[in-house]
Amino acid sequence: AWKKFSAKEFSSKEDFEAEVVRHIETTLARSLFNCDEAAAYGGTSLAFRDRLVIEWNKTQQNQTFADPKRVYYLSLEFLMGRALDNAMLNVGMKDVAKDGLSDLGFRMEDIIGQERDAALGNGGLGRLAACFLDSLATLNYPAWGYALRYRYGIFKQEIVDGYQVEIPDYWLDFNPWEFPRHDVTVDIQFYGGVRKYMDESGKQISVWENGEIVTAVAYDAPVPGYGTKTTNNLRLWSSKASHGEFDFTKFNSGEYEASVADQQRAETISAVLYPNDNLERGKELRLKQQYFWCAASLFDIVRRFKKSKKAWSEFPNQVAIQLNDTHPTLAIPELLRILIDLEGLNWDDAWDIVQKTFGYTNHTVLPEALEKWSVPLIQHLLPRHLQIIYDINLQFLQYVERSFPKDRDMLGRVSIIEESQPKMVRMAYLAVIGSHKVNGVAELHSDLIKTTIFKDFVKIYGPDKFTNVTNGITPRRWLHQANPRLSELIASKLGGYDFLKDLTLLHKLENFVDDKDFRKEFQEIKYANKVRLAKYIKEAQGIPVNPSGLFDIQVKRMHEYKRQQLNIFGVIHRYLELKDMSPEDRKKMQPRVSIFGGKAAPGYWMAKTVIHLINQVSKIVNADKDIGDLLKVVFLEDYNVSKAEIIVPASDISEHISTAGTEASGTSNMKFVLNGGLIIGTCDGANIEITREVGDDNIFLFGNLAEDVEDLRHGHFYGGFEIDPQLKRVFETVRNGTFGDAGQFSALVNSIVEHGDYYLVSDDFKSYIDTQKLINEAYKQQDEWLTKTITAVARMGFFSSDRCIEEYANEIWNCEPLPPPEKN
Ligand code: 26Q
Repeated sequence: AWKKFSAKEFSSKEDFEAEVVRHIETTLARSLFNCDEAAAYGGTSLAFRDRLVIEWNKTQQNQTFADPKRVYYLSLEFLMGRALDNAMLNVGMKDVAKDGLSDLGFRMEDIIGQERDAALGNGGLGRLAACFLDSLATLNYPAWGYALRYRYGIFKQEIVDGYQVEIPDYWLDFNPWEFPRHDVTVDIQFYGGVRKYMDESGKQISVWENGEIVTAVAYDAPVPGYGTKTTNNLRLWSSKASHGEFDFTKFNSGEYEASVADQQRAETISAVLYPNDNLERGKELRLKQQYFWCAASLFDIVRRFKKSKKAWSEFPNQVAIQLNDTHPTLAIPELLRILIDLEGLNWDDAWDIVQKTFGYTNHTVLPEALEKWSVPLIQHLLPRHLQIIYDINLQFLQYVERSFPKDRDMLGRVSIIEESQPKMVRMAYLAVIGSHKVNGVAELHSDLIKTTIFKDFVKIYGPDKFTNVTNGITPRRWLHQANPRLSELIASKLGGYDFLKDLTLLHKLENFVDDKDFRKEFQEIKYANKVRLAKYIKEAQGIPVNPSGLFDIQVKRMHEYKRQQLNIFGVIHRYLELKDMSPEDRKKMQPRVSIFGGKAAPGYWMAKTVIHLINQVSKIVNADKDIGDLLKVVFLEDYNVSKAEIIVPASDISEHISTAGTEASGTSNMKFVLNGGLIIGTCDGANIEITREVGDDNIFLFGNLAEDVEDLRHGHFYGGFEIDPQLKRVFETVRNGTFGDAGQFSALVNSIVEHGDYYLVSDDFKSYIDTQKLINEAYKQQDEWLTKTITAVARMGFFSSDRCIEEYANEIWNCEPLPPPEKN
């Protein structure tokens, strides 16, 4: 028998160094004489990777052997960020590595900083998927993530002359964290036609044929859990030309260019992540991506199920598939196609299996984000799936008709097919109909979907099909990794790091709110984190900021509903107020640093205009000698996960100020509070539950409520609509060119003044700036402020993604953890 390879334990720094050197010299084939930071990063990663891989193999072996019900999380986005730091914290021995690297002449931060983010996502939805993978592994759930291996992740953002410029993110040239599985491939069909015939027994058979084939190749990445040996798998599909029967015909007949063009067309499918966040745009390539990924993943899932030789009726007892938004909805007709066309099941049995297998998470109520695909496009690309969708719809509408014989309008309202020109397939309806549970991501949001977009479906299926699972975040990355000193301080008070696995233990911190030493250190850590961010701002943006000012941060994707425009108008208002004051009065004011960051979708002109305005205001205000440290405005370039790890621990106040009812949950709100920052926010998304947990003394809420939004909007058009007077003054300054060419910003101002102020910026303005004043005053009472922040941290236990995953497991997936065997 083969002796089992065991990854070398580097219990000493010498062992670790030897492993790093070995990898640099052999795996990377580099001479030690030119060992730079890139090489040290490579060697360190490979040394830790070896240890991860062993646990990974064992986990997979154990799961194969036990064959439990598995969870499959289908998400087109996983915003994983960096892997090395995470691997070190999960494997342990980061300290050993730190000493070893230091011997070799490197600083740990520099080596960690060498890694490019795995930025396979846009924002909240993609980062949520990454936090879920972390919790699933940590809690020992047998789970897989499935996505696409984009060659280009979310673009890198540069700011040139105040404008956003997009740079392609080619991230794969050296990625030690992925393993190509050239033997795990699936052929995926597109186009072609459907042939129907009757078999001997008189059964209708459908054959989808004569299509184009593209091959999916699996690339796997290990997902380690914290404090457990469980290491799950994230499987990413890459597209390439198929090497089937016909492959070299073009090449051999001399059509070299045509042959290469075919290949490039195939590779285009997984080439690039669509950079839209909360906006759907019906592009054929996006639909191709969706089908390619769903079909490859389902083939893989079904192949794994078939190995166990269980009856098909057992499928939902072995497989739970969670749809992260509607992007993977084609998995529903695809599983039906597999079961009916390929495996010969009848419709009713197949449908029963499908419904029991899928769960669907909704992340938005914004109408412009709800996916619809034109019937002719689906007909062309996926002819068999369109038939299946029509069959689903027919069965469903017959059921609705039987249940609501008197409501004739109902059928048109709930039909999967919208009777427009061209006809459209409503993906959210298909997802609701094909799943056994539908969940929103915070209480308000889950209530809203039941009364708005899915109202009729609540009547049809009853309220129990709809549920809430409030989002969460992983405390491993967002506390321990991003804020190691705070994590250590908490551990010293709670007697260890158990809170990283059970975040509710944080409540014990309330016993220390009056502990002088604890308070002092807590405050020092916040200050040190602000110093670190100030240093970064100086290096990256060239702006000197004083770390003792109030750090006010809004970092998230740029979107009108998230209202960065409200924030910057508030900043301008503050600037005007300061300018009006006498120098003596100014001295009494609380210095503030307003920090923005976030990407705009490349085609989202209004969001880009807001970025431009922020940068113009920054230029004028920061150079104003009257103002000095009283107000600094910073737009941080290229906000991403690894930058969030520096930014989040450094806030005093962060802004979560969406128009009430528009932000499904938000998750950075949780990250900021967990790191000892307070928030200013509207009664929206998870802000509401954060308020319930931390207490309303420890959060700054403002603005109109969701229930009033409709009437206010209506009033803008039909009642008299007066712009808030203080906002009017801000607009006058923008119009008179104080911040550069006024023409550039007229559309932004007019969206409020002329076009109905859809996002209620004017309605909420007074309440917003009054609340900011309150914050200035509260911040001056440093002792009380500190009490608020510590209390809030102590009450954030609910927002761990571990709690969230337990709720999914119990209420939706009906699955159990599979702890690793004690000895192996
Ligand atoms: C759809 C079709 C075509 C192209 C792109 C898209 C697309 C891509 C990304 C649509 C939506 C998204 C992303 C949505 C998103 O990030 N939603 C956020 O999800 C978070 C996690 O639940 C919530 O906290 C946020 O409130 C929500 O905005």
